Amino acid sequence: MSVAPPAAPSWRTARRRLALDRACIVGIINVTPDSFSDGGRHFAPEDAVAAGRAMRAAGADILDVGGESTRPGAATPSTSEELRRVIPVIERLAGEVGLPVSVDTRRAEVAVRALEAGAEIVNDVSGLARDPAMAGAVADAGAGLVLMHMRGEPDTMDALATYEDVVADVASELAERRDHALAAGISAEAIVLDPGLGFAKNPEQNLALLNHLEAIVALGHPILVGPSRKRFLGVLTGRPAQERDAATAAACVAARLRGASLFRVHDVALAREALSVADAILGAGD
Ligand code: PMM
Repeated sequence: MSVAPPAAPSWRTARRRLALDRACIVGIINVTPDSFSDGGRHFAPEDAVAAGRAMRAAGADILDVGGESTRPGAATPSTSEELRRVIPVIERLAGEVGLPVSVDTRRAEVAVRALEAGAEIVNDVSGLARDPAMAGAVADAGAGLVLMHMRGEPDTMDALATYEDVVADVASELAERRDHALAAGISAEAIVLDPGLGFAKNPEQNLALLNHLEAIVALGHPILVGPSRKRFLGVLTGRPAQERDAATAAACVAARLRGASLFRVHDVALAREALSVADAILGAGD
């Protein structure tokens, strides 16, 4: 008896179904004065739009716009300041660049306004835990959702990096957050899961999660990873944040081979080149 092949993986957003049959690159546009590796670079809307255009040319599939640094010790902007940073940028990126836009926020009000401004995905690093209105806002808009694992708040997360078994614990905590999203009416097809590299994880724990991504893949959703320029890559290479793009590309390739589909990066061209080789290898000899 022949069995139908599984449907090609895809991701439902508020505006389309994104194919995930090759690595999907999410370009980072931080509209913040203080993000850990690119703080201040894209602060003006014009600069963010120019960066978005360049990322599109370099092979980005999605642009992720954030107005709040989640670095430990970073000042939390007011809601009005976060809106002031991200909404003009999202409006222009969605209107002028022509790539799907995601908003990196933990606030429902920012998510709602961003979705109205043309964003179609919400990337919530708190995994819907920070703002009780977030799950309903995502469900009502039919938005795509990146559900990331973290514990606590940016200021407390490092002290919460204690696990019985980091892989099993992160997978089960993500499953709980996923069940919460489904209970709020978010479609299973809209959900992407993210192990949250560097969020309540030490360098060794990040590596274990990348090596055993299959535990998260087994939850049945596409996986996004965000290793870009993070401290664990500095520990491995001895390089400062701005010199970690080669290490980032290597981590992305390893994650691709372990089943990740989406890669949130600063250097889009390098990630695209590295992942195109990984995709060619994955498709060969079948
Ligand atoms: N990392 C950062 C911010 N947002 N979102 C997701 N989904 N996954 C991540 O790993 C992630 C994120 C922190 O990095 P940045 O300050 O360079 O944006």
